[in-house]
Amino acid sequence: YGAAIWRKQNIYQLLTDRFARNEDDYDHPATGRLYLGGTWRGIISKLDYLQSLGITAVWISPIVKNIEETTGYGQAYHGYWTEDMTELNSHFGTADDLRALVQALHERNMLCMIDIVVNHMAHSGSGPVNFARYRPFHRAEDYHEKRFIRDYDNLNDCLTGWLGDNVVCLPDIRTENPRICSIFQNWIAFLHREYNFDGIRVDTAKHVQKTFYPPFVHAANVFAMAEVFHGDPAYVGVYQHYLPSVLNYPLYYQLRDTFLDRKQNMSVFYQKAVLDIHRSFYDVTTAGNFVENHDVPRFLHTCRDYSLAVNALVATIFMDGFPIIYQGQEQMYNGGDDPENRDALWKSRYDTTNSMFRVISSLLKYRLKLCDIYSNFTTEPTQPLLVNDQLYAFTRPGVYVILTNMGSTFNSRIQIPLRTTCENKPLVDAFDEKPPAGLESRIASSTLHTSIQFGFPKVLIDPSILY
Ligand code: ABC
Repeated sequence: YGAAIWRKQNIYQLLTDRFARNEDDYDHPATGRLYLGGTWRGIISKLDYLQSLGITAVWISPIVKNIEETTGYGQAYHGYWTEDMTELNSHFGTADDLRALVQALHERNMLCMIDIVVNHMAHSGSGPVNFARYRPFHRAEDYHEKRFIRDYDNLNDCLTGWLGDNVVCLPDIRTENPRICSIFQNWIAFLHREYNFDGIRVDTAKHVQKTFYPPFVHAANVFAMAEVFHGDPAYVGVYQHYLPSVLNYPLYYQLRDTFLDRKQNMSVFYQKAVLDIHRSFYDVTTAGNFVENHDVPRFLHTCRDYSLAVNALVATIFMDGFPIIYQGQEQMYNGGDDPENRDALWKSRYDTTNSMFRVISSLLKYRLKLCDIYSNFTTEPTQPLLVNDQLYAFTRPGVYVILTNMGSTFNSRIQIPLRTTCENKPLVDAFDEKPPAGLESRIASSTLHTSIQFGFPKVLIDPSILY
């Protein structure tokens, strides 16, 4: 299903309503729980912006028609409150607009991933649900009995219970029913034929039985990445037996514990974020790595130390798997819980000069070069070079990476023995082409000589890739 191609991508996650409007109006309202006017055409108009960030694939929010009511939690601007799977969400544009978006991406050699929801529909309020309004599942018996999930660690509760609450509840489709499975398979095959996207992100994957997925992904005939919202690598990893990729929630939690809350040192990080995940994932090279998304508070919401945020970012870009940047991360947005973490991008004026934008752009472009030059870059697991309480250093073809959670007061010279015969080679610092005199990084006498300055990570590139 295109895993070999997806492994090489730098993905950008966006909410269509919040990314770009048809016409630029940077002062248009940018926050809250109502539709704000972003469209598929708007995305097309900002592809230069995404490419200058080093992005090669775009994951857009769900595309089908949602409930129109203004609920106690606002409107369905995020797209996860399905009403009719057989129609598109007209707030975002027409079928031709969506086709034009996919085509515009393909013309730039970029990929499109769409978010899909198979677990539920949506209903506003605590009153009786009018199932007849839903398409294609319009009968009450197509849904589990109304009962909210109480225990997210209880699998049966997750599979048959309803998400949401009495403000907005999400009627839970009987995805275990073979007739319903087959309607879903026809639906996704049709969507793919109509819109020609390259991948799907499968919402609420842990709320649908695992055996639903193999025939569904087969029918979709594209790459599929599952959202299994759970911190335990064993819980999440098993899904890779049913679909090719998972969002790397286990890594996400380790990044927060290590670089945000600093509850654990780098040795523990190595144990939990590298060894445990390697042990539990069927294929860690297809994990989707992220440190922010639309469901969790942004990293900078509570992190005041920029060096720690950059360490977490580097981990998502260079550890095993592929990176996902969430819209606004490159603009240093710092919102908390939903909806504060979903502010529209136009309020940033799509600035390409701020430091985070430049850091992400530089790292993603180096990653692309490395993927181009080393055919095994995305398939071989990273190799640890040094692990201690302060540092985790690892290598992949053409690059050496050092992470630390010591924070911005930490400075240290570092020497790491290497298993290489290379005698003398200067290395390129991905952040700073010309480090202060005496602090240049190099390999000499089979040893990597470098330094950590102000707690920033090191990303050292083999200079041969630049020619
Ligand atoms: C609305 C309001 C919110 C309000 C909420 C109750 O209702 O906007 O302000 O707080 C969509 C919208 C949301 C909307 C919801 C519900 O629908 O985007 O704005 O919230 O109406 C996906 C999507 C998500 C989407 C939906 C629904 C599903 O990414 O955007 O939400 O289509 C669960 C699901 C997960 C889902 C997530 C929102 O809820 O499993 O698929 N995401 C625990 C549980 C998880 C649970 C998570 C968050 O909490 O195990 O199952 O996710 O509630 C770790 C553990 C984890 C644990 C965490 C907290 O701690 O390992 O297991 O996760 O240590």
